[in-house]
Formats: sequence, C-alpha cells, structure tokens
Amino acid sequence: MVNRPLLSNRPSWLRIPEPGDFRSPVHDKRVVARLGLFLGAAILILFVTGLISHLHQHPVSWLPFGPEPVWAYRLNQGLHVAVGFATLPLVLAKLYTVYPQFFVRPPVTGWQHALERASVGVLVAATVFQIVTGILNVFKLYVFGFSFTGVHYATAWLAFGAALVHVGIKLPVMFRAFAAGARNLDSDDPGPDRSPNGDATDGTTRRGFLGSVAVATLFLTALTVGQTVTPLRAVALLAPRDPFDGPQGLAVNKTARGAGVEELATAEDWALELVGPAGTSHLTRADLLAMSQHEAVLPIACVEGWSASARWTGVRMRDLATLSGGRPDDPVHVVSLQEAGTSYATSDLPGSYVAHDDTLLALTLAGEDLDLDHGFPARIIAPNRPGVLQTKWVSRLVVGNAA
Ligand code: HEM
Ligand SMILES: Nc1nc2c(c(=O)[nH]1)N[C@H]1C(S)=C(S)[C@@H](COP(=O)(O)O)O[C@H]1N2
Ligand SMILES: [Mo]
Repeated sequence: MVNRPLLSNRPSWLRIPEPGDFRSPVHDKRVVARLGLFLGAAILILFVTGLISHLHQHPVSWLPFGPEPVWAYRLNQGLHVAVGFATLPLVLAKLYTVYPQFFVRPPVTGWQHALERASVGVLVAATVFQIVTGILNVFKLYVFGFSFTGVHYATAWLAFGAALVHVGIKLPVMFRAFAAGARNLDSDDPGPDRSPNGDATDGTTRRGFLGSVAVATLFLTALTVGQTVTPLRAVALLAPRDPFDGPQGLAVNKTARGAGVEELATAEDWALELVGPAGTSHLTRADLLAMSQHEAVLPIACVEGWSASARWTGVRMRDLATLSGGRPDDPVHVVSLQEAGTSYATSDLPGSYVAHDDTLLALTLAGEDLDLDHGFPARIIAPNRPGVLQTKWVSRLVVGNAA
C-alpha cells in the first residue's frame, strides 16, 4: 500500500483554493483597475469634503472659511454623504473582484510584500468602518458606544493614508491595466497582468459587471440624494431624512423637549442677554422685534447631509454687535438655553460671519413666529455654516473679546 500524504487526498471541496481557481472574468485586472479608479476618486472627495466640514467646526487661522459662497457648506456636506452612500456598492464590488488574492500562496514573500498586504488590510478595514458607522450615523442609529465624529475623523486619516500607499504601490499595475490589454474593455488580450483567467469569452461579462455596479451606484444615489437636492425628494425612498417634514415645512433634528428647554424657552420673562464692550443689556422679544428686521433665504445644512432652504427674518447680527458697543465685524460667542455640556449649547460666529448681510438672530420662519422646535424665542441663522452651529433657543450673545 502506498503511503500518500493526507493533504493530497482531500476531496476537492475541502481543498484551499488558489487565485487561479477563480475563473470568473470579473476578477480581471481591467475590472479591478477601473473600480479602483472610481473608489480612489470617492475616497479623495470624502477626505476633502470631510476635512472642510471639520475645519468649519474646528477653525484654524491659516484656512478660515467665510460666509461666501452661501451654498458651499450645503454642497460640501450633501456631496460627502451622497458619495458616502455611493461608496458602499463600489467597495463591495471591489472586494468581490479582488478576493481571490486572499488565497495567494505563500501569503507573504518578503517584507515589502508584507507591508503592501498590511496597507491593504488597513485600507479595507478603515473604509468599511467609515461606511458602516457613517451610514448608521446619518440614519441616527447611534448603536456604537463612541462619539462618531472623533472616531470618524481619526479613521479618515487612516483610510486616506492607506489609500495613498495603496495607489502608490499599484500605480504601475494600474497603468499597465489601462494601457495595454485594457485599451478596450472588451479586448480578448489579457494584457501583461493577465488575470488567472484570460479566457476569450469574457468581454461582455467584464463590461456587464461594471455596468451592473454603475447601475447599482446610480440607483442608490437617486434614491437618497433627494435629502439634499430637494427637487428629487419625491424619489428619495431610501434617504434618511425628508428635509421638509417638520413644523413650518422644515425638518427638526432636536426638539425643544429633547433638548430639555421647553420651560425656559416659553418663559414670559425670557430676554436676550447681550454682552459687549459697552456692558451687558437685556432685550425682550418685543425689543428685538422693534429693531430693524431683515429677511434671508438660507438653508439649514445638517452635518448629516440633509438640507433645506427656508425664509427667515430677524435682527442682523452686526446690528446687535454695534448695539453692544462692538464693531460690526467683531466675533460673537453664542450661548443657548440648553444646558452646558452638550456640544450644541454654544457656538461661535467669526467676524466675517457677523458682518454678513444675511447673518441673523432669527425670530420668524416662513412668515410666522419661530416654532418652539426651530429655536423660539430666537436662533442663529447664517450662510455657509454647518447645521450644528445654527444654535437654537439663544439666551446670550457675547460680542468681541468680552467673554
Ligand atoms: C473613506 C471614507 C470617508 C472619509 C475619509 C470620511 C471623512 C470624514 C471627515 C474627515 C469628516 C469630518 C469629521 C470631523 O468633523 O471631525 C467626516 C464627517 C462626516 N462623515 Fe465622513 N468620511 C468617509 C465616509 C463617510 C460615509 C460613508 C458616510 C455616510 C454615508 C459619512 C458621513 C459623515 C458624516 C455624517 C459626517 C459629519 C459628522 C459630524 O460633523 O457630526 N462619511 N467624514
Ligand atoms: N441649542 C441647539 N441648537 C441646535 C441643535 C441642538 O440640538 N441644540 N441642533 C443643531 C442641528 S444638528 C441642526 S441640523 C439644526 C437644525 O435646525 P432645525 O431643527 O430648525 O431644522 O439646529 C442646530 N441647532
Ligand atoms: Mo445637524
């Protein structure tokens, strides 16, 4: 009797596969390279728009944002979340095309190969993490036990860094995949980096696979982008939010009850405390309504992607700044009735925002007194500003460096 090694007797379904066993043309380098291009562009857009959103909330002196262009933050964050959704089918498709590489043997051939594979591991983990937590966040499913923004920000650098390393390493392969065999996606020439399966019958399938990915991506985008591009609202079946669904035709993120300010905000003796170089004064809602009123059509542009334009009236912030003895372009620190400790309790208006025609302490919305849930008795509305900084239920304004 011949003594055979146990392994070679394994039935075929127990055998660990090798990349060459995966015969589908979707694993072809041409498909991999094209998906990589789209995914790379998506990660670049996500990183840049994400950084812009971060810098709005954590300003730096060397790259300040101003109130113009008025629509920029709405576009920025709408793009971030729309591209974020679109990344889901792209990543799934990319993982499907490359997963045979998981079975490469030997798993590592040297330190360079080990580094290369480790960077792919970081890239996949970080990207999948961003997508899963990002989508949960915009659906307000805060099921993770950590602060989303801080972790998302740190992981963004990890994902972007790993993407740079990965693209750097793969650049030559990508060029060859696009140039030689891939000049035509339908070509039978498997090219220099021929996939394990260079079969001649696969042209339409490669194209078909990429076509399906494109259709899935466009479909997902069409069904969600209506939360930002409001004319498409009717088909936004998968969008987390209807931006017009709320009192006075505008969505509410946090209600007065949720913020615990119902009583304070409806109190008879509410008065705005205005602190400035000339001292402290108190202005009732009647006092504020007696000042010069201005109208501004401006969106609430939530960091979570949804946005909607609305018509506001109220007192110009620069009028309040000068009334307090400050200059019309002094920065203003805003304090809400909401209890300190939450990140929504305060915000800061840089001088350039204070000086802008459309930066208001808003008193009305859509021609009526502000709804309690929209920030009655008074709230901030300013152009090119993340929703989180449009502080509701304002109790105090501190002008200049009087703080
Ligand atoms: C590789 C992919 C991604 C990168 C590099 C990225 C990057 C960033 C960065 C740098 C920020 C700013 C965080 C801060 O203000 O400190 C941000 C914010 C945000 N991202 Fe992403 N992101 C990615 C994917 C996603 C996805 C897939 C979604 C959901 C569809 C998403 C949703 C959000 C949301 C809602 C915010 C606002 C958070 C807040 O200010 O509260 N992101 N992103
Ligand atoms: N005091 C306070 N202001 C706040 C909030 C809050 O929770 N508390 N939420 C902010 C967020 S995240 C957004 S998107 C806008 C929403 O404004 P709206 O509810 O009037 O649409 O209010 C902002 N102002
Ligand atoms: Mo928001």
